[in-house]
Amino acid sequence: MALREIITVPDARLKQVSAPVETVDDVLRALMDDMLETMYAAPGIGLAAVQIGVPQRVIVMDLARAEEDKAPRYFVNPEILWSSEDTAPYEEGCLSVPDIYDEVERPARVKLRYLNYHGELIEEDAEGVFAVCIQHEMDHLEGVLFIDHLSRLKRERAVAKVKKAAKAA
Ligand code: K1U
Ligand code: ZN
Repeated sequence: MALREIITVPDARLKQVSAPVETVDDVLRALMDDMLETMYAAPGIGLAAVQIGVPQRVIVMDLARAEEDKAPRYFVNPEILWSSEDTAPYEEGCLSVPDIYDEVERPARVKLRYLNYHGELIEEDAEGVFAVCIQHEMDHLEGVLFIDHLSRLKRERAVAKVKKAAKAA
């Protein structure tokens, strides 16, 4: 396993639309292992492959609390089959927009279809933080960041803050 660099705004690679995965094989599993290690090290609760510069439709996630055992999850070619009419706000963050948090309103529940680590087809309902996180990560696959859901002023301020911090580092 290897730690990968997480790309931050305003890197244009974050705006790419990720391509579907052809096969869940050992090469893809090695990528998912690297993504998980990178996500844990950040630390974060989710990561899309495009955030490490690999524009493929792959997401890793672990929503276990600090005191719980690790619970890694893998989503290959995820699709949202259904979204609830009702929405819920959540204070989101993003490893590609470090140290910026703001409220985003998204459908409260979604039904998902994806391939898991072993290439098995799974259908699953998501709500709560799981629903928030999978929608946030699936936005990454379309080149959309959570700050794109905010006002232009907030978005521009967020990017400027990240650029300034990167320059000072
Ligand atoms: O960059 C990412 O996509 C990961 C992002 C996922 C996310 C967080 C909150 C709402 C929606 C999606 C993060 O993991 S940001 C860091 C974070 O939330 C966190 C870090 C350590 C402990 C607990 C949370
Ligand atoms: Zn993100």
